[in-house]
Amino acid sequence: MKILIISTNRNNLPMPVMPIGACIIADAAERSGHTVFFLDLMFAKDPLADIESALSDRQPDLVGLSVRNIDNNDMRDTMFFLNDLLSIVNLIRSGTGVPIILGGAALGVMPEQILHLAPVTCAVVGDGEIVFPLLLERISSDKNISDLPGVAFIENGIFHRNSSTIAEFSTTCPVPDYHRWLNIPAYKSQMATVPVQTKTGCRFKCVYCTYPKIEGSSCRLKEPGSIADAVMRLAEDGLRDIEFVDSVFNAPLEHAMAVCAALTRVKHKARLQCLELNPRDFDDALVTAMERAGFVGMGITLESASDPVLQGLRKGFTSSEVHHAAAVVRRHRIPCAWIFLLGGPGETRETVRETLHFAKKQIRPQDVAFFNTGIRIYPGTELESIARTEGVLLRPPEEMLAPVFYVSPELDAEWLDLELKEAMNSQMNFINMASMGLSLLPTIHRISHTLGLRPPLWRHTGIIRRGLRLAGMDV
Ligand code: B12
Repeated sequence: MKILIISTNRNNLPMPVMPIGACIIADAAERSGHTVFFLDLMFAKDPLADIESALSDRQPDLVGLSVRNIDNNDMRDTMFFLNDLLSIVNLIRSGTGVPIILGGAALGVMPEQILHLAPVTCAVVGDGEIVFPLLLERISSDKNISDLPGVAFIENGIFHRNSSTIAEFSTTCPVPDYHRWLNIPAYKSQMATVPVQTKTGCRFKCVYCTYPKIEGSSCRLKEPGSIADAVMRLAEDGLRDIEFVDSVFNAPLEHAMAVCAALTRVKHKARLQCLELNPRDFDDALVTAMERAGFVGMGITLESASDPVLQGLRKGFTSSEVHHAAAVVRRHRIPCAWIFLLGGPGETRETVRETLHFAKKQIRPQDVAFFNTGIRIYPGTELESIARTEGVLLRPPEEMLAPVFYVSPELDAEWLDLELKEAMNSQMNFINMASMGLSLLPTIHRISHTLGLRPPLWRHTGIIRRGLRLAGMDV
């Protein structure tokens, strides 16, 4: 068949992200013998016109739509992206009668709600590289798809989802053919990093999180040698700024150590990053291994430094591990981004102050602290039940596609904003969602790239904020 894959994500904040999932399934479809065309809407000036031309030029037998973001997770300046999806689906349906298949992280989060919104053939939930080729085979030979594992669809108004029981899982780290499918110079000029996954799955039980829904709750590991090989090949191809996009890079710790050892052995030319480290399995041996492996940036996802909140979020670690992580970071040279999520269950003025105090005292001035406030509530998470019990959430699950946020009832959201703003006034290495959503960011990225700076740009947060202040901007 002739397949058109469209990566629908157009969100360029905090920077454009290369659509790894769409590229992986494009490669998989081609390996299964199909002719694949790829349309990435990230930099499209008129996306609907580009889709119309692709449909008329390529005459595909099937269209696959990759859907990454539902919204921007920002309580203050919320952006909802799925109205664009509806326009795309309507355009394809009006111009052709071909099957439309949805896939991508958003489908892992809310498959039922998205399928009710967008009238398509079906969605693939989970590992697209396995399910998509099987689905194509069935569709091309006019076979029934309704019992295929990993597929979800609406029939007579009722949502059906087949569990993903497909056992096959490749332990080889895929190296998507990024150059072939994407406009690499455009991504590079926006300081985008090249995504690589060392595992899928997340075994943590954080109350708000969707990762286990998207990737499953047990880890399926890629073989460390194949990860080093993937990094080598990408770097040789000029894709040197590589980011590991695992749910949590250092869990299981032994795997992260083995990945670092394999990367050290191959002597690649890549500059590595990962933004999701858990402070629980975080020690000097890991950071030393990461330094040797070629890491130039890391992020630790703390959410809070206060025990009642860490417990409320079910993070699985305590404030003593948080303080220990800060001590470890101080003994090393890798730049570190600390990620916080304020306003969760159990958050009070006192716990907010405790977290801000930690950030002021323990985070090195050359590192960055990123604060998000308010937590997006997703159906099926424990946070949904907490919010319903506390009376914070009244909407039924089918209406939760439109963003809805949790803020601890013991906290006043206005106070939280002011307290954070005050901390940001004195700490130039602190940023919040408003800084990340700054419409100037694409220009800042372009200028930084032209000046020869390389990711991660957050290393220069202090300088950038000072510069913007001098220009009269309060960020
Ligand atoms: C790493 C990551 C980031 C990194 C990305 C770094 C990089 N260079 O890529 C950073 C930190 C920059 C980031 C930013 C954001 N992120 Co993010 N991120 C992730 C994370 C953890 C992994 C994404 C990933 O690369 N997965 C690996 C690939 C291989 O998987 P995949 O794309 O899903 O593809 C597979 C399947 O979905 C499927 N598939 C994909 N497409 C298609 C198409 C078809 C037709 C088919 C059949 C199958 C299929 O097959 C693929 C292979 O198995 C996910 C959570 C998660 N566990 O998925 C959140 C996630 C994708 N992010 C999310 C969000 C909201 C954001 C931000 C908006 C946050 C913010 N306000 O800044 C931004 C948006 C950035 C942008 N420009 O769009 C949400 C999106 C859903 C939602 N809730 O709206 C997620 C799901 C987390 C969450 N909160 O639920 N993110």
